[in-house]
Amino acid sequence: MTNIVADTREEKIAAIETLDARLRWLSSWIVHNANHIRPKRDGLKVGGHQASCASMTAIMAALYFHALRPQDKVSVKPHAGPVLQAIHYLLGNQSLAQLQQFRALGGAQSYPSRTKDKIPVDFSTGSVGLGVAITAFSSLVQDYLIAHGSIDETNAGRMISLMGDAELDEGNIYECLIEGYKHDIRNCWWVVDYNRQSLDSTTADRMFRRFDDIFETTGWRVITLKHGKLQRAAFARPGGKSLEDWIENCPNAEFAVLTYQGGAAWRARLYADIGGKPHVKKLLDSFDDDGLAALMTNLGGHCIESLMDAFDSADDERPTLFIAYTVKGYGLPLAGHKDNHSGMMNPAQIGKLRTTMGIETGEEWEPFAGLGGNMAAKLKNFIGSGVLAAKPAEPVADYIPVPARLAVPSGDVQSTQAAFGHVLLDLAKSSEALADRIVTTAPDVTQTTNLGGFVNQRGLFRRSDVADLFREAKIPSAQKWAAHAAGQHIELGIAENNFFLLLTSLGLAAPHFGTRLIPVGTVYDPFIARGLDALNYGCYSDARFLLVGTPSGLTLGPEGGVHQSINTPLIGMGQPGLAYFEPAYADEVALFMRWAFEHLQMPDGSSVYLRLSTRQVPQVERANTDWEADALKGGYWLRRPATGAEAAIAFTGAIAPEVLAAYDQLLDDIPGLGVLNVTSPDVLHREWSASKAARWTDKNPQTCHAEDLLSVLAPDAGIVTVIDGSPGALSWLGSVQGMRVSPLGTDRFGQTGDLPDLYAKYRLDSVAIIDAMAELFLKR
Ligand SMILES: Cc1ncc(C[n+]2csc(CCOP(=O)(O)OP(=O)(O)O)c2C)c(N)n1
Ligand SMILES: [Mg+2]
Repeated sequence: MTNIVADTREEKIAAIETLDARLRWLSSWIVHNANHIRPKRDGLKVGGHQASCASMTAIMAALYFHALRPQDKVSVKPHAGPVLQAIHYLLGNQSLAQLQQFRALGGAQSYPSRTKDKIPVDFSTGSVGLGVAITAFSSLVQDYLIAHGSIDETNAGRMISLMGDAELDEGNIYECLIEGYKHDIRNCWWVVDYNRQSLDSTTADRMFRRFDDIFETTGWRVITLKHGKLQRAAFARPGGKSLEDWIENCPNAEFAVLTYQGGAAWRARLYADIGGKPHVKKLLDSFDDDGLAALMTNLGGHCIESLMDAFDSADDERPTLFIAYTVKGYGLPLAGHKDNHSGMMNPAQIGKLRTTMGIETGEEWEPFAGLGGNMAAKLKNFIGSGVLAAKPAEPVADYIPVPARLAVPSGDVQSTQAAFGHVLLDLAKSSEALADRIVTTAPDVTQTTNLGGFVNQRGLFRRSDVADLFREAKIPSAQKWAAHAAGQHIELGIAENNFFLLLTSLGLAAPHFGTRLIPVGTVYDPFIARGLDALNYGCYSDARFLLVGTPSGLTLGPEGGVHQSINTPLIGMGQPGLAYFEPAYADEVALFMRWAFEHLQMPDGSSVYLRLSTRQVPQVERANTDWEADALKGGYWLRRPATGAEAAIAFTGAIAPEVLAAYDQLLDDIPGLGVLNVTSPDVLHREWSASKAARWTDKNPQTCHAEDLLSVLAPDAGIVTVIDGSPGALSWLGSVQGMRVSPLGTDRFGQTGDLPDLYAKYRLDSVAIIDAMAELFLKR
């Protein structure tokens, strides 16, 4: 079909300018409808960000209707969510009903969401900064896939972030710049909506040009779009240089105040400041007040032509930062006001905007209202013939077969961390398809978390070879550290935010690039907290990875309090999209890893978190594999209780030897005593809680695993729970059948010490378990 409005570049610019205005209208109207028209039942403010949207409509129009290629992926700043919704509405990908339900249950989401929105969303955003940095890691993942032959280099897409300028204050941005420089990332664009306003107010002038320095230092090209074509034309006229200099030196806050006040205020101020300079007055007087206001706010980020030129100029693979100067609330009565972040047009103001757009009352949702039939048809045609309209849906990646069993590492005494390393090493040595898809990573803790074997076998990934100079100099080392394009371990610096964002990007390789990767990341368990928001972001995006937190707990002993994780079991339980398991024995590690490799490929699966330990634990003899099914459901009887037994010890993880020692001592006094190995407080609790809800919501409610396990005990039995972590991870078990609980665990900071001392002090030893059991019975 001929593209009748856009045969020439001028026509294309005009079409995109019209779309820019349309997006400004629709995004405003989506928010207005949700706040002022849709009935409210709870008195809560619905919210939405008209000014943040208006700030970015031109950038998005120029990007989506001009620069974007089908293989590019875009992360849209959270508060421009309605603009993205409006773009897809114009494209016919979004329904009116969804827009009318913006911020309501089941409707268009407040911020772009991969999992909850009905429109295609490449990257979720919301927690500022994370949605920016993720694009750098996705470009690294794309390079990984190119190097591994899954993507043709000529099909490389750009990973683009459309970001708010306040996002430049987030530290994770700079952590990612450093990591990106090390990995020589490419095909990454960040476009800053540089409105110099955040939530609270205008931003510091002192940062002017500092961002250029920071980005250039880390290998980025910086393209600044300060002025639009109206301004450039005015600067070329007599008196124009004085005007340009004035704008150059105008502080952010003053510019914002004048923008809000409008044309007459601009004129008064410019007369006062530079009116005496040659030709300036004449230049200013050639504009009426509205024209002068339009001129002064004609910044680069609102000029379609400048934006198209800038995007066109970056036609290589170098990472590029576009600093697009904008006005927050551009084209709206909110423009420039320091409080406009959550500000909203009132009905009269939006009515005025509607009138200026030529839109009749009742036609507010019409995609092309007020344009005239001919123009509307042309614009529709233009949109329909664009790249975006032909963008394919996200691919569905193949399932990677997982071996029926993973061999259990041998050894009478083993730690779960070492077992994890052995299982991975065995896979690395194998010819399993799964092994080729595993990508490991760690924030500078590869060796101390037992990833080393895998890395020695499969190598570090770098686009270009990096020699291992120690090895070449024949200096003995257990670790090969040479990097090459076929390597399967991505080396990271210590910043945990980067680690979780890389895991997220790797874990989205299947929907993003059509090739499934099996990411395995290790981190010291307490430092999960450092990257927790990024982990949450990854889970919210439904990225799939295996996270290994190790070593964990007081069981680290001499490493001391800072390294001894306490509340990670609660993180594992509380984090949606992450199934937490804490094995005690090597065969459990192999079982859970196998399950994880499968689970993270399932449409309704999730990421998986294994909390491991370096503690050497005597392994248990297994008569058969009957325990496995229960272990995968969250718990199994390590010592089966007699029917009607009076008591049980329920434990999790590396504390198993203390539990079994206590069991041996208690058995004479409490015949039929059971030992429940809770392999996943998370899965067990989640299913219990779901089964309670299912009683009311499902047709065929069933008992849950926790109930099944505990129903063997006497109804008035007592349970001692033990975990090297927050006791709350297990103490809930008493509620399942209304039993008494004596919970052991750690809820104070740890400290250095050997295990006997620490376990005694923190009441995790067999003496404490026996005491806790006594306490249960004394109470009766
Ligand atoms: C991590 C995080 N902290 C705080 C917020 C609340 N918040 C939302 S937007 C915003 C300021 C956004 O300013 P900017 O990025 O400049 O966007 P714009 O001016 O375009 O609206 C803040 C503080 C958030 N969403 N995420
Ligand atoms: Mg801003």
